[in-house]
Amino acid sequence: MGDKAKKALLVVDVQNDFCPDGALGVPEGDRVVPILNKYIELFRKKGLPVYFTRDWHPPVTVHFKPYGGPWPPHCVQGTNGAEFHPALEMPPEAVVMSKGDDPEQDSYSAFSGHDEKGRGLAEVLKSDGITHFYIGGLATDYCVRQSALDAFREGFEVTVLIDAIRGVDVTPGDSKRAIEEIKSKGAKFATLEDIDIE
Ligand code: VGL
Ligand code: ZN
Repeated sequence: MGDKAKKALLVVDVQNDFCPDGALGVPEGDRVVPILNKYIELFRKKGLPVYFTRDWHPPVTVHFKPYGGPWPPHCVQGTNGAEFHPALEMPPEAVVMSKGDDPEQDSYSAFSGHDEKGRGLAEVLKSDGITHFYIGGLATDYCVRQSALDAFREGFEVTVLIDAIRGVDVTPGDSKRAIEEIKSKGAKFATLEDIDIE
């Protein structure tokens, strides 16, 4: 790679509970799966790493409505709802980062995620030499938004895969506003048609 920016793909929270029949179904959430599979193939063919995050909550957390939080229970550790969508083609060497396991925090950002050894996402990306990541998954107005904002603070370049994200839109327009916001902070955008990872 030399002094070229080293790129990676970050797939966020493509889990059953965020898909239409799930506990916190994102409208059309499952539509990102076939598109993300194409991005995964593209990055793997170039020898570029692919990281996955998962929302990974304990049964009792301040994130859930019964305990004062904003959301119905979802992505509870060990349940089917917390599993990755069955059609998501995860490479055998996939690195999975879990987030939301602290019962006292919401933890929307992928940067609050950690691997099995407890290493945070920023640490893992930096130790892998990544300077620029491409992000797709769920949900535009929560994990994607917060991850992009944290990425800038951590000094990464971010390209949002605009054809591979969907939002919750608790308030109509939330996803659109999230995209405008991260654009104003420096996010780039790409689709399968125009992505350039040479
Ligand atoms: C998320 C809502 C609730 C996310 C997580 O990661 O986008 N959204 N929990
Ligand atoms: Zn959650």
